[in-house]
Formats: sequence, C-alpha cells, structure tokens
Amino acid sequence: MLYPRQTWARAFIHDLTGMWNFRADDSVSRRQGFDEQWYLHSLSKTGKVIPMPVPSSYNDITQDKGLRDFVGWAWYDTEFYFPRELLNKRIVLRLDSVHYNAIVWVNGQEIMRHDGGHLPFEGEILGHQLSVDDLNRITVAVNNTLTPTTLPPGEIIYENDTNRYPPGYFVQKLQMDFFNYAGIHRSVKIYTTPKVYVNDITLVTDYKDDKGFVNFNITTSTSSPSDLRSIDVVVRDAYDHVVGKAGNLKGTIDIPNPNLWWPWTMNTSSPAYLYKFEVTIVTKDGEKDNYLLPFGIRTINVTNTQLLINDRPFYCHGVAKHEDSDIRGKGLDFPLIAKDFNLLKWLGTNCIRTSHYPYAEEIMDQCDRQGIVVIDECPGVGITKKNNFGPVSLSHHLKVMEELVQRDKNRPSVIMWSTANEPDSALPEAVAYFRPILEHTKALDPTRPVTFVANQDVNKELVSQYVDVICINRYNAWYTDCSHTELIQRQLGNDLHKWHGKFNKPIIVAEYGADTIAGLHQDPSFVFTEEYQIEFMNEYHQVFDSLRGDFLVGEMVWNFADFMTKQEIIRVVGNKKGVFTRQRQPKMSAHLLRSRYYKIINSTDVYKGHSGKLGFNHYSNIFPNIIG
Ligand code: BDP
Repeated sequence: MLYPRQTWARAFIHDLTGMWNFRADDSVSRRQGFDEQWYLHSLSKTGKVIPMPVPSSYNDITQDKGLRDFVGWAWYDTEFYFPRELLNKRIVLRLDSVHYNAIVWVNGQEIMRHDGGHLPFEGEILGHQLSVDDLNRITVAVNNTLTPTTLPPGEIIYENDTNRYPPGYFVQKLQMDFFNYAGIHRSVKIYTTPKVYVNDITLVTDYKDDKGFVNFNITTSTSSPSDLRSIDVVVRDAYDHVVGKAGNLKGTIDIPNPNLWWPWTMNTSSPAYLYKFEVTIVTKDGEKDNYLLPFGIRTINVTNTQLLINDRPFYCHGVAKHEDSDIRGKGLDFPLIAKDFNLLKWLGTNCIRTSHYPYAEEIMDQCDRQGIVVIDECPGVGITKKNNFGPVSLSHHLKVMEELVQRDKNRPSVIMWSTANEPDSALPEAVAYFRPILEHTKALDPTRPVTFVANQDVNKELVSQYVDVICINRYNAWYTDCSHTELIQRQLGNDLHKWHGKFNKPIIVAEYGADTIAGLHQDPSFVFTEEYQIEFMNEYHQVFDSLRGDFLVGEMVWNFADFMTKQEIIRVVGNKKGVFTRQRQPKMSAHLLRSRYYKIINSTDVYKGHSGKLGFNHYSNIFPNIIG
C-alpha cells in the first residue's frame, strides 16, 4: 500500500476533510446503529446528528461530558460527487487513521473493516457502487473500546452492585495514562490509479567510497512482468537531475558521489538530503502508471556500545512525544505539526520517539525532510496483564508491526522499530510473546535495529536479550524516592551500568521526567515546581554525560509537551511532565534542555569531524547559572 501521492498518472486525490455528520450510539447495547442499519441511509435520517470535524477526535469538540467519555460505536457520514470520466479507473478509499475499530460503507455497501488506530487502511470501490449523477455517501462506524486483546489493551468492567451502580453500568479501564482519544483522526481520501498499477516499492540503500547503492524491489498489480510493455525507473537528485536509471522491477542503481541523508545536527551543508525514486510502467494496452517516492541514502548499524548512522556514532538528544492538542485531541493538525518541528529545532533535538503509537505520515514526512531521526513505535503500550499475552493479542501485534513496517520502511528518518512501551517483560509469558514479535519485525526489515522500551528491574528483565538496542524508562526521584534528587546519580549510574553489564548492548534512556506545573515556583525546590524539574533533569544529565561516548547512545526527556490523560488522582488535568505546556509555551526546563542540546551539538567530536563546527555557540551560555 503506497501513500497517495499526486503524479501525472495519479492526479485525482479527493480529500474529504471537513464537517461530517456524527451520531454516538448511546443505546444500552451500543448496537442500535447495526440493528437499524444506519449505514443504509443518510445518518441525519436516523436521528439527531451533530457536525463533527474530520480529522479530529470527537471527545473535546462539544460541551457534552457524556460524549467526551463515550465508549462504544460512534457513527459518521459525509457525501461526495465522483467524476464520470474516472469510472474506468481503480478507485480507492483510504483512511489514514481511525481509532479503534472501523467499518466503512459506501452508499450502504460495506467496503472494509480495520482494527487498530494510528495506521492507514484502504479498500477498492467498484464503479457500479458509485453514482456519477448524484451524491455518494461514505459511512464510518468507529468503536473505541479497548479490551485485553487490543493494542493498547484495556478492559471493560461491569459494575453489578445495584446499590451503588445502575443496571448495565460499565467503565472502560485503561492500562496507559494518556487519554483514549477516538474518532477519524487523520485524512480520508478517495484517489484513483490505473487498473494496472504500482502496488509497492521497497528501497534499501547503502554506500561505499564514492558510490551510493539503491536496491529496489517494485511490485505491480499484475503478477506477470510480460504484461508490461515497459518499466522505467529513474532516480533524481534534489534538483530533479537524473542521477540513475533502470529498466526492471528489481535491481540496484548506482549513484555516483551520493549526498547521504544525515540528521540535521550532523551535517551543515546538506542535512536530510532527499532523492526521488520514480517508476513508470506501461502495459501492453498502453495504460500507464507513475509513482514518485522521496528517499534518502543512508545506513544504520549497531555495535555493543554504539548506534551508527552512515558509519558515524550517533547520540540521540531527543524527546518522547505524543500526538495531542487542545480541542482536536489526536486529530491531524498542520499548524501544530509546523509549530512542533520549529520547537524541536529550537530545542536542538535530533531524535523523537513516536510514543506510544505511529504518528501521522505528514509528521513522518517532516522528519525525513527536516532530518529528525525517529524511533518508530507501535501502539503496544500497557501490555502488563497475563491476559494481554495470549495468541489473539500476539497475532494482532504481529499484524500491526507488518502494517507499520509496510508504511514506514522507506523513510530515511526511521532508524529503529519499537515494538512496545513498558510491557511486563519480567513475566515468563513475555518471552513467548515478544521474541516472535521482535524476530518477525527483524525479518520484515533486516536493515534496522528492533527494540521495545523496558521499565523493569534489570535482575528481573527477560526480553531485552532479544533486542538490538536497549531502551529504558527511569523515574528515580519521581515514582521512587520522590523528591530525593540527591539519589539520582547514584541510582541511575549503577542501574545503567548493570543493564550494560548484563546485556552488552547500547542503551537509550527513552524516558525520564517530573510533573511540573508551568508557573509554579518554589526555592528551595519542591515537587511539581519548575525549580524541581530543572534540578531533577540536571542530575540525570550528569549521569548521561558520564556515559555518553561509553555505551549510552541516547536520552529522551519525558515529555516534549504536557498532554491529556485519563482522569485519576495522580494527574491534575493531564500529564505535566512536558518541557513545553500543552499550548507549546516553554517551561524553564525547555531552556535548560535547549542549552544542553546545543552544547552537545557543538561539542560532539563526530559532528565536528564530519563537516566542521556548527555555528550555534551563542546558545551554549544562555543559562550558565542553570547548567553550571
Ligand atoms: C511511563 C510511561 C508514560 C507515562 C509516564 C508518566 O511510559 O506513558 O506517561 O510513565 O507516568 O511509565 O508520566
């Protein structure tokens, strides 16, 4: 499945962004919509509908608490015209992300179903299912219920004590802290391709001396290449000059003097250099398809102590993020994407983790373009109960990794696949569960390291032996020994040494952080104040500095920005561990981090060695009193 990109052969892409009709099925069974077949008619004819923006989460759009916290099936529909002259094409309906289960109908006929948010799915609409004289209708039913076998897992608890709860009362229990935003989160598009079309492209790049290699494998909808009159493969540089050619579906193209793809902090002259891979096929009947894929030439390797990009050690000074915003929830939001990338650069960040689910392709495009490296994580967060490790969960998890690798395999920014966040990897069941997931992911893509993010005690950890890079989350002086920042260096230092001693693999600290209410100050520091967050982070930074260049290959603060959570007594309107507020204003900690990251950029020999010192000196002493 290729992302719908406009080319001369694929000019028609109709984006259904806008106000859709919306109706939550609040019947006790949540099945009224199916019983009454709401998909057969315009939703507005079935009962009261409200306008709902697509893309967005439906939770924070209205003033209705019931809808914010709704669990069950919610229904959407919208209408569109389809051009008569395109009826002879292959017509595809693509939804970039619907959370969680989705069923999609066109003019009352079911087109497809999909389980799981954050990843795209598509299906063909047949010409006879469409009208060219009248409006057509798309209906989408979305169910946000999380169960022991969904990713992330959750549980519906029925409360049977009628002294305390009305009959049929249930609550959704979550096993992660972030709010379970739901709805049609990303774009919905109708596009066409020729009937014989380019189905998939896999690119694997390499280089040696002054030559780059682009190993390509193209699949088309026709299984027999003899159905094709011609195949033209062309590689263009950033100026659109042709730098390589081929005439087959599989092979290697040599690129003389390649511009390698580098993270933006590692090359001043041409960071994040993107080439274009263009394929044109012509069938015996003269039908033509054409697809253009941006890509970069780079390699990733791992040793016992290092993560290498293009054979140079890479240190990740990054942030773990969330897709989260006021009002839109997890809905695709271009101004927010642009702002976040400006803030990532302002911070001096060279790496993000897509905690705890795959981010929008529009975000990934910016990572490729702007040179931000990505640890690409699947929605395997909160796999902590024994009933989350069964065969149904496993087969779904394997499928999700396939969908993720399929979606992002050609992205130069993606340097690692993360299969989960904080599962109970000390349970014996975890080995039988994660070993095949890690091995399967590696088999799908042998070119990138695989990992999961651990939080167990090193002595109890069972799964990390199967990863390439160890990622761990640590909350010393927050969830343990709260307020005792004086213990951080001793505890974290000893801990990291033990992890490396036991597994002999490079380590990234993938989370560390303290909840901080912006504007709350107290000196001496006190938990939840900005002073505490700074003091806390400074202690972690001392440890990171002592191990950087040894086996520590990255640090990621938790979190880039404050984000919404479920309601619980340890959160005051959301998780406040951001270095930015939810509205993207900096806390003191953002300035501290910025100062630190620019210092790292300036002082890391490998960056100097490659392309000269970057011109960011003036950032390193903005807060000399803070960084000491
Ligand atoms: C970590 C989780 C992350 C939470 C964080 C926290 O990985 O999703 O938001 O704790 O509690 O354990 O702030």
